[in-house]
Amino acid sequence: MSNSTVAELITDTLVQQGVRTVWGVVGDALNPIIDAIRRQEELEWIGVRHEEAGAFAASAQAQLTGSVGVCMGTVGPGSVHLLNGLYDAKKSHAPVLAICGQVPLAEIGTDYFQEVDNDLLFRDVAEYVRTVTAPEQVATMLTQALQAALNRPGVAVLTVPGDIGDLEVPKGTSPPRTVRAHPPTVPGGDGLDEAARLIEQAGTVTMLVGIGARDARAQVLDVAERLQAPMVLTLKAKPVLEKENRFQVGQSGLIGNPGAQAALDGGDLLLMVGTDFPYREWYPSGKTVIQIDARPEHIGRRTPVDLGLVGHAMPTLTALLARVAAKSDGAHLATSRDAYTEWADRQEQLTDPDHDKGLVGRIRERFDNPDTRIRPEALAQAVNRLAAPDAIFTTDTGMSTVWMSRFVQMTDRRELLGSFNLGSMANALPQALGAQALDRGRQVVAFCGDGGLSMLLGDLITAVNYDLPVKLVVFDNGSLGMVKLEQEQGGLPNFGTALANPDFAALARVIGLHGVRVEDPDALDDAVRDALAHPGPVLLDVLTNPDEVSLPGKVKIGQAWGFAVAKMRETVLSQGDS
Ligand SMILES: Cc1ncc(C[n+]2csc(CCOP(=O)(O)OP(=O)(O)O)c2C)c(N)n1
Ligand SMILES: [Mg+2]
Repeated sequence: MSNSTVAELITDTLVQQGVRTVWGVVGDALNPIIDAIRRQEELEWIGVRHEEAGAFAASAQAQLTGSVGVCMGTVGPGSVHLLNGLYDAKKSHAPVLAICGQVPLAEIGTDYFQEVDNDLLFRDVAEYVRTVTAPEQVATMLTQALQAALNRPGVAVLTVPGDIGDLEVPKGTSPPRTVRAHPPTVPGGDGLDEAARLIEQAGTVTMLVGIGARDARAQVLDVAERLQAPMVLTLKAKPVLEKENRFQVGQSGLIGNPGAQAALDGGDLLLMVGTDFPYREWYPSGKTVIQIDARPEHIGRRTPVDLGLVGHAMPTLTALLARVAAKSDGAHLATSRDAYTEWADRQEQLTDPDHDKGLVGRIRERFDNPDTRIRPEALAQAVNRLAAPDAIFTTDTGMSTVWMSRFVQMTDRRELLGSFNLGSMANALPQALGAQALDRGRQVVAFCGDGGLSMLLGDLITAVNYDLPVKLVVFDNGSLGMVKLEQEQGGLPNFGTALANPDFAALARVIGLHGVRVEDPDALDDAVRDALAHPGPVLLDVLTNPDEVSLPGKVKIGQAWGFAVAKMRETVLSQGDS
């Protein structure tokens, strides 16, 4: 029996790691590995139309399963195309292995046709990045790559020159095994005692909880109960902590609400748990701050802290619970929750076409002469109501992130993915493909911007070619809406934000999806219901009102004024493109 080749060792290793899907675009440098995948029954090759989509899809799988996601790009441009999706994986701490092609060994370093120095190109994005130059290296390098990807967690990039893949590895080489080691870290007793003392001294406590608390749901709720603390959730923590949580007050920041603001402003002490929420300007000032995080480098980098505790959420909160006494005054919690529920009720009313749009809405309306298009809020709410209790949602970066945050409730077994750390556009479609390939029977719903969708439009074809029955809901507002809003808030006339779109539903039908265009608000509910019930991939192109106003929990000084100035400038200069 002949020895394994480098390519076979790689594919055997992937199978042993539980990988079921490999995403990418073929190319001659990858041919030996692609051929080994073809022969390996347990691996499904999904040939995407753009490698970036493959990287996003692999990362989505990694985020949902916790095991390694795999994508491939061939020599040069094929690998360069992976970069944005890999950056997203890095910033989402998703374990992803990218296997890249390279020019033949003897040509490396000669500026050969298509040659790109992958080890340099991916240095910033990858935890491990190396080029295999001899078959004897591959088992060790694969071990290192996987260990780095799984344990940081993050991205590993292994580059394999085209003439290496078919070479035999030394006799007796077996697929590398990996270990995963995340021993729980607990802060020292002194730190915990100090935390208990600060909490004791504070009249009121507010919690800000992030995805680092994903394994500590029970402890987070116990602490909130004990301290009568309202809890602001980051968007990434929403799927874990939103459901059955009478302490949560939604999100802060630009997607935030007055309840979260009341919680942050009204607490004497801010207790941050497993969060790296980045926006400085949305942290309250003049508070005592305790930050709990397993990563010491996160502590104090967003807001100054009085006490940093390096530890995993579950053991740290358990230890803290043993030290802190109950607070009896529930007024702060009640005030924050009332502001939150009042706001949430108002949001529901936004789906009513006759609702009061407030000062900023009226300013826009005065100048923009809005039409009767569908409210994006109504669309998001309809999807929330009609989607399955175990649906996986993805959302593009843009206004759809706001609608997802506000209207889609993460009840039951729902999951949510987005580009929440990199903030890239065009992530929702490929992430949905990744999620769907894990389980073709589960409902996967993507909130796509029209700008985001068109960026990786080619991968609509992937949904059809590989029977991935994703439900793509397009918020078709004919604009790069979030940037339009930013321009207006800054007092600038709209420029460069209008999108002259085709009929996306017709386009989808040509490609082979079930495409439906919705223009009439009265047809919305039925259209959403039918789309979700359709067995195959669907694109629901909903013409939404581009002038919908979404305001954060606290309108910053000058924002309303900025709207007025922007609209007047547009009128005077007549150069708006909206
Ligand atoms: C790859 C990339 N390019 C540009 C941006 C800047 N940006 C953020 S949101 C946005 C507009 C998104 O438009 P669309 O997808 O139509 O969503 P909308 O806000 O209109 O709902 C842009 C251009 C980005 N975040 N990512
Ligand atoms: Mg748009």
